[in-house]
Amino acid sequence: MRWRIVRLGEVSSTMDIARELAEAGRPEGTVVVARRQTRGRGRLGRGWASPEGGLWFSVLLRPRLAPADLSKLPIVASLAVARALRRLYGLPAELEWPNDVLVRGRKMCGVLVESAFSGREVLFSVVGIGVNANFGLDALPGELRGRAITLRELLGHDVDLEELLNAILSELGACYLALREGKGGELLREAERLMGFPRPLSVACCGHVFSGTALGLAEDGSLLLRLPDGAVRAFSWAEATIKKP
Ligand code: BT5
Repeated sequence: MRWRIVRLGEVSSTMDIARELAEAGRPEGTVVVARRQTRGRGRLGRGWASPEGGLWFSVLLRPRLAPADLSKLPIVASLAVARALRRLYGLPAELEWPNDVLVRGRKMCGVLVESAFSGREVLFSVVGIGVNANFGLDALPGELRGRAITLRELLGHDVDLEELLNAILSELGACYLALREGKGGELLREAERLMGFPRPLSVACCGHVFSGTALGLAEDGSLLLRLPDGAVRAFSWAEATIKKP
């Protein structure tokens, strides 16, 4: 994959800039990196705190993938980040379905995938990745401090953001290629190992909370939860979220 990096200072969200560039015809592999975001966002209308010192970027893809493979993209992108954090810093990075990278149970990175369609055809996907890197927990809103973690806090020093970006892009490129070659199942099995199944979990979806045992991932990346009555229900990342105790 050939990456073309666009570097910006303060932006609203790199998702918006990447989408504008996609609509203007920029090629797959365009990467928008910002120093700071004023309106960083997560899934389902949630916000993403993006102070200076973090690695905030969005990658433009024009995926020619079957729908079941397209829906694996958020998991595959968080797998790429976990691989990079393990390789560069030896950190025990784990995944939390569908799109979080945790270290010692605290969120270090979030992934957001937004796609544009024409009918059922995907025109483009934007993969947004945010890694809490060179800032302390005091740069985050108070309510996040107990659940989030940053590289500076964990390692005791700052990291080279360029090196981190390159490592994540290199893993993402390898995972994306594997997905296109029909090896998405192998990537899901690797992601499952980093998610620690089976384990008790509660999922919020469609106005209800479902508690049960998370068993693993379905072929499209949905979470399989065994409910107390023994039935197994699949939850799609587009509508479900893990409920913290
Ligand atoms: C995510 O959403 O985790 C996806 C975050 C994606 C951020 C990247 S940065 C580059 C690109 N540009 C953007 O505007 N977004 C992408 P979600 O699973 O919905 O989690 C959001 C929740 O995480 C929030 O409601 C907070 O509870 C928590 N949160 C917010 N900022 C955080 C931070 N910096 N570190 C850890 N947790 C945070």
